[in-house]
Amino acid sequence: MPPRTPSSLQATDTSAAPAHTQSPPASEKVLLWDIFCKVIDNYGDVGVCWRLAAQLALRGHSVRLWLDDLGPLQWLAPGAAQGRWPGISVHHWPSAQYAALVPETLLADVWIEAFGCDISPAWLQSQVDAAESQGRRPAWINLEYLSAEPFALRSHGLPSPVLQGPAKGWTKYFFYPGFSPLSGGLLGRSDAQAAQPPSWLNPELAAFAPDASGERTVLLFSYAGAPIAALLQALIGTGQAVQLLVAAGQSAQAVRDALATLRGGRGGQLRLRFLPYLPQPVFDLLLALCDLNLVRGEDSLAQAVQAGKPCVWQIYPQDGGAHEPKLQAYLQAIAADTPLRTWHRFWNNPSTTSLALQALAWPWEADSAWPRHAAALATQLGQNTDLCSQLIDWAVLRGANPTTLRP
Ligand code: TRH
Repeated sequence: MPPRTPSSLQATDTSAAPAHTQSPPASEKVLLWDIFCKVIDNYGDVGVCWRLAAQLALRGHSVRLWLDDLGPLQWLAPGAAQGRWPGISVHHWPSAQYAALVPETLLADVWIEAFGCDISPAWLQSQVDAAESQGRRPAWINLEYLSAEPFALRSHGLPSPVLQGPAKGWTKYFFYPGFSPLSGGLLGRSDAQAAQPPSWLNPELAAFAPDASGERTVLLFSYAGAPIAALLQALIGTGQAVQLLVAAGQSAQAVRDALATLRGGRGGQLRLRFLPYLPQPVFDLLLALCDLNLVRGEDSLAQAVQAGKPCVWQIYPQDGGAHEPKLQAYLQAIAADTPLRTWHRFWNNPSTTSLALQALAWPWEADSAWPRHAAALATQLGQNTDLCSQLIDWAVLRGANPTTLRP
């Protein structure tokens, strides 16, 4: 069965489409997916939903991505909002167009409601009517945030009966991404180059390659609360030539603010380089090239661990310290040793001093076990079934046997 893209939603301009669509394996049923995403803040919501959409399209599926904020997509996936990605149509919701599309929207095979965002009741009503007239219901998944906490494993795959609204009586299912083989898994890279060895020769990265003197590269993608001034001072103090690649946005602003406080302490062998906003596959590539990735949120952490390079996670801070058990669960899941735990403790504390960071082990030190641990972790995670494959398997299985309750 060919991919189904409704004519009213078809891509309008394919002139700059990336030539990356692969055929699905012969055994894989091609499905039509709706992915719904509301942006809470930052880029992770869009980043995860786009990555999933791109991976489904790469495997020959058709995807309608419904976003309430198209802003970050302009740099994360240039051309996507303009319809230049084969297999994906992007829609702004809720909006006038959204309402106008309702009568002609084809009923999808799968609905992905990302991070508990609620699908609009008007749209839901039209789809429930279509489902009833066709005698079939889409598989309905609530895709949750990445967590290594025990509750996520316990809840993965559980049904959630819909108690009110147009779909009353239907059932959604929870899908929890994670690091364990019993979880929903992680999203992998979503470009055709993923199988190639990473290289600084990529045209969008060549200007940021380290110099030939043995310079090390650190990527900084952080929230405002990271101890940035301490990091800069500690890097200056290591005596190692380092270039710090600063991601666009909050990190860049925080570095500029920190520089103003470093009176007289600047220089050494630290080179600061400010990155533009990069397309997601290029950002992924960077994670595979740097000697140390200081990442944040959800999606960049998932990519960094799979890249097999040393990384430190700045967790998204939550009210009441709810992020702390989540951080500890992650460290346990990756079997972090004491130095790695100490790095995370210091990096997630805005008051950490440069002296504290300077005393830490850096991954390029001769006797460091860190690169080996990072590579082994990536190998181990690579043995788990990835999130996209699990979703496809589950949707196909459920389509074939609607009484199956768990993935
Ligand atoms: O932006 P984030 O902090 O997103 C967070 C998390 O999703 C968090 O769990 C959630 O609660 C909060 O938002 C609302 O970090 P994250 O998850 O790493 O997402 C960043 C995305 O942006 C990721 O897909 C990588 C991408 N990116 C690029 O592609 N290019 C870039 O230049 C940059 C800076 C980011």
